[in-house]
Amino acid sequence: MKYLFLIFLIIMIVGCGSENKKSSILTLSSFTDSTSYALGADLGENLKRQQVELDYDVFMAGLTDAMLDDDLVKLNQSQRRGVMSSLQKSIREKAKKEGEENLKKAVKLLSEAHKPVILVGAGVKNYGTSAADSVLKLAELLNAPCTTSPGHGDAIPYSHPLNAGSAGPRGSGLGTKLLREADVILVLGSRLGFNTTFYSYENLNEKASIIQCEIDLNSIGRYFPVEVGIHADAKTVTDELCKMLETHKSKKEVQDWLDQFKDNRKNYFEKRDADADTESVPILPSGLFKELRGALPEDCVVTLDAGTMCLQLTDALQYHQPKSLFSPLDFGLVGFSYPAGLGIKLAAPERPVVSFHGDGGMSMVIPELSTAIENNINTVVCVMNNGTWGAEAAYQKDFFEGRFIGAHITTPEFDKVAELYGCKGIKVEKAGEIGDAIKAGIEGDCPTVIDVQCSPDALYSFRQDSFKHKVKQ
Ligand SMILES: Cc1ncc(C[n+]2csc(CCOP(=O)(O)OP(=O)(O)O)c2C)c(N)n1
Ligand SMILES: [Mg+2]
Repeated sequence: MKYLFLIFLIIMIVGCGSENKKSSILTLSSFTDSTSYALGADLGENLKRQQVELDYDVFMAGLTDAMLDDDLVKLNQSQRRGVMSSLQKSIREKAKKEGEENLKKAVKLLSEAHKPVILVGAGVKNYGTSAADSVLKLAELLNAPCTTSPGHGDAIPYSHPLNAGSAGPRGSGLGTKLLREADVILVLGSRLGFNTTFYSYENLNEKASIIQCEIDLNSIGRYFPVEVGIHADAKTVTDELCKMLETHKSKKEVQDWLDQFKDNRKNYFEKRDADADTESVPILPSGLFKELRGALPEDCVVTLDAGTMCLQLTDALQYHQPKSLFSPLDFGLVGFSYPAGLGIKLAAPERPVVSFHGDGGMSMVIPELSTAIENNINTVVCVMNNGTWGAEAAYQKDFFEGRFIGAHITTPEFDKVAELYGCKGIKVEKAGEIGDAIKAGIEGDCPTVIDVQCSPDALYSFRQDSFKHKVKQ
């Protein structure tokens, strides 16, 4: 009876693996920390330490059934481990075979592409520098420009000549242009989620072949159908592709595509700095962002909020190493940045942490200054004080003919409020003063709040998708 049950279970589980009809899926290694905790919780330390490679969803489905079955519960621990390893072995063999086939398909598509692009997401960033190096090696082998998902612009260094920065409306437009024109898009560790694509072919070429590598099976092909789905971690796949494409020679069309991209990138960066207004009072975003690019140390961690100023900062700053940018991502919540920065400083005390906020968002979390003082957490926060719920005011300006309702707010001088809490407070009235203020904050021995007097008129609306019915064509 026991053996019959086991055979049935294995057949059932291996069968389940071929269910996905939307895309072909391979599994190289989907074992993450969180899955190991889940397994550890169910099965004890031993299995947790095995670091098996298998299809997590399929495995967990089978496991749940198995754990509920009386027969299995009666097995002793070593018999139970036998069940587990049979399951693992059969799933792994199947996955390995599918994996090899799908990697070959990906290599073929990438080799034949005329306009290849790599979209880099959190799945790369979470691995740190080794994955970033691997992605850049692959990009160089393919001569493929890269763009990042917004909020993960730190996955690969901004200074690399193949990096277009963030895609989507929070980016400069360089990344989205690539995705709109590409014929093959290699997606490494990204869901192609809302902030990257607005779930719309307006931000991605409908005719492009998508190769999506994701550790979360549910995210593969979820928003856009894919030619090849790779259920695996981004670093493993990137390393494999690098090996398989070691002797790859780019077509002339790819070189032309790359040259065009490099020209666009150079022109964009030159124009961005040339057009920056660093003199206006109150401060304008272009000038402030230019000064910040020069002022923030390379090892700095930046946290962002969700107002209009912070959303522009997603791609306006330069990020130099992975895990340097933390934003509320698709949650889009105001009031995230300062508390997030406090947590990050505790986790990485050796790194300077600079948080950015709008005045509305900072007002929501101002009591956290007490937390910082009580626990001696010395971060720097720049409050871009424009006296408005700027993101909301931007929509009212652009889509409701400037009929402002509840958009303007009376916020205090944050440097003075900060001093009452026992923090260091600094006021910045010209963009050029921000560098010294940040330096003083980082070098200081208490939490620092910089009140940056920003123009209430520099409003930029991001959610044109929501107001499509009002956008004039
Ligand atoms: C918790 C929460 N409340 C409300 C919103 C809606 N919302 C998005 S941006 C924004 C305005 C933020 O204003 P501010 O922090 O001053 O930044 P600014 O837009 O002026 O740069 C609001 C209210 C939200 N995203 N999250
Ligand atoms: Mg504001």
